[in-house]
Parts: sequence; structure tokens; C-alpha cells
Amino acid sequence: MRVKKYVGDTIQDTIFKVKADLGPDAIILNTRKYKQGGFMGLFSRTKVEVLAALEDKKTSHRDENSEKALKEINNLKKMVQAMNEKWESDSFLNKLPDNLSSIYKYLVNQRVDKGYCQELMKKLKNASVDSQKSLISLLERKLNQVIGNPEPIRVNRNEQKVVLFAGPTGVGKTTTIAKLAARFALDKEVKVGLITADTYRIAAVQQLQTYSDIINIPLHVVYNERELSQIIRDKLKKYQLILVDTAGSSWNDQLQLGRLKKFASRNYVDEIHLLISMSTKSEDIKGILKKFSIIKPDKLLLTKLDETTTYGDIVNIKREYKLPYSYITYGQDVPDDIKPARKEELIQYILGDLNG
Ligand SMILES: Nc1nc2c(ncn2[C@@H]2O[C@H](COP(=O)(O)OP(=O)(O)OP(=O)(O)O)[C@@H](O)[C@H]2O)c(=O)[nH]1
Ligand SMILES: [Mg+2]
Repeated sequence: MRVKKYVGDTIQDTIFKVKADLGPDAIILNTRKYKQGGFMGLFSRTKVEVLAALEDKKTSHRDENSEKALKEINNLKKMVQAMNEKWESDSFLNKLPDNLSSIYKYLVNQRVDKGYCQELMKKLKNASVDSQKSLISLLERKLNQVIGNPEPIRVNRNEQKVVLFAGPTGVGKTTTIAKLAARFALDKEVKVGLITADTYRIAAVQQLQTYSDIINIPLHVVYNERELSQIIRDKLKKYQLILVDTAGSSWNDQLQLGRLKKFASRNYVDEIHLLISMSTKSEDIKGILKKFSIIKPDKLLLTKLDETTTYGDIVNIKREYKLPYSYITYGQDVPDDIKPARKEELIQYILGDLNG
């Protein structure tokens, strides 16, 4: 606690000094009047002395924190209220038997498209199975059909395969390429070469250069599609797998997407993986898929599964786009946090807590 003494001619102007110096949180500990100057009690002036204090920062931090906590509690209350209202007005839910209503609520909370949740519930109802376990395994089978088999990169050692990675800014393209390069080069002993067409930022080249140095594989920088084709045919001619990094394109920027389209030409690229971050809002994912369809991706690669707890979009995406999933990434660690997108595992992400 900071304690300070203030002196003035009147109470008002002394308190004003206190507030100006210590702010509105100052506490007045004591005030006293006394005489100053004069001679033998004559001609002296009355002065005011105020002893004021301010709680030190730690305490006010605590106040800030408790205010924040209070706000969060209020937000949570509102959310719970909204959830209850949501369920109350869900006439479909009200007609479901108990064993299905918990599954339905769970799927809706996972943000699986509501229309599809209802479709699934009707199928489960008609299947006339009762136990929770059989209902869930039936549900798993249905989701299995939607998600389909993974299609990771397959390398034929006698051929060259060029794989280009595209997606919105910051989705994890460069990190994913580093993970895959390390897996193929170190674990599978494939001859891997890297190319980056991301020349917007100097740091982008350096980021990939660091990984290529660690893995000990070549990295080439290209500024246009002509250079891309030259490097593939020339410098990396003997490489079995070439991974091409691209600049993140804002999905609203037609100019960037147009530039990306030139690099994504089938004249040099065999496979295009479009990266989708699971931490992106569902509505935005739809927009991204639509806009990036101009580069005609072959596969979808899901990133940042560790950054969310709702995985319904894994199903929603597949119901609209038939493209296979290639890999999933679930952390920043290179090369550990990547796996082929096995459907059993993806279903586990969606139904995880339901399975107990
Ligand atoms: N939590 C988490 N972070 C990830 C994952 N993949 C990448 N990141 C992080 O996301 C950030 C952006 O990754 P980058 O690989 O640079 O993304 P990018 O798509 O190449 O970005 P731009 O080139 O700027 O478009 C980095 O901090 C990565 O470590 C993931 O699966 N989970
Ligand atoms: Mg990048």
C-alpha cells in the first residue's frame, strides 16, 4: 500500500490533489486542520492535511481478475440459458426417445449439421436397436461411409511425384510440409526435395530453410510457374517426392488465388492438398472450400485438430465435397504431430465422449 500526505488550503482542493495523484481508487486515511505561520496566534493561516493511500497493484490486479471471472461466469450463465432455450425450442428433440435424445444433443453440440443429425436419428430409430452400445456402433458405421478412406501421399520409387499444398494464411502449410518431408525422408528414406513459392515474406523462406537444413534436403525458391517447372525438371529431376509450399491466400483475395492457380497447374503438379484448419468457423470453411475450388484440389488435409473440441465439420465437409482426406495434424511438433487421416480416428474425434 502506498501512503502519501497532501496539504492544501481547503478540504476540497486537498482531496482534488489526492485524486489527481493517486486516482479514483485512493482511500482517505485521515484529515486534519492546523494553523501555519503568523505571530503568537495572530495572522496564521488554516491549512488542511490529508493522509491518503492506494492499494498496491497486486490487489488491483486481483480485482481485475475477479471482475474478469465475474464476466466469464455471466457469459457462461447466458450460454447455458441459450442452450436450454435452444433445446426447448427443438421440436425434433422433444419427440425423440431418451436413448436417442442424448446422442442427438451430443452430435448437434459437436456442430454436425442439424439436418444430418435428424436424418441419422431417423435411421437409428428405424434400425430398432436399443442398447446404447449398438446405437453408437450403428452410428459409427454411418459416419464411416461418409468419411471414407484416407488417401495419404503414395510414392512410387521409380517415379517423381510433385505435391502442392495450398490453403488460407496461417493454416499450417509450411509446418505440415516440414512434418511430411521429415517422415518421408527420414523414416521412409524417400528422396525428398522442397520448393517454396511463398516469396511474399522473407521469413517464410527462412522458416522452410531451417527445416530443410535439419532434415538435410534441398530447398528451392521460385517466383513464377516457369521457374517451378524448371526446378522440377532440372535441379530436382532425380527426386522422388517434391513438396511445394505456397503463400497463404486470403480466400477473399481473387488476385492471390489467381496467382496460386498458376502454380497449381497440372502441367507440373501431380497432387494438390487443400489445408483446412479445424479451428476455423464452419461458415468460413464453406467459403474457403468454395473459393479454393478454382485450383481443383485433389485431397483435403485437416490441421489444428488440437485447437478445438468440436469436430462436426469433419462430417459436414465430406457430405458436401467428395474429396478424400489425406492427413490430420494435431500440434506444432515437427515431425510428430501428423498422421494419415484414418476414418476410425476421425470418428473417434467426433464421437469421443459419447463412447465414454
Ligand atoms: N496447434 C497447432 N498449431 C499448428 C498446427 N500446424 C501448424 N501450427 C502452427 O500454426 C502456425 C502457422 O503455421 P505455418 O506452417 O507457418 O502456417 P502457413 O499456412 O504456412 O502460414 P502462411 O505461410 O503464413 O500462410 C505456426 O505457429 C505453427 O506451429 C497444428 O496442427 N496444431
Ligand atoms: Mg507458410
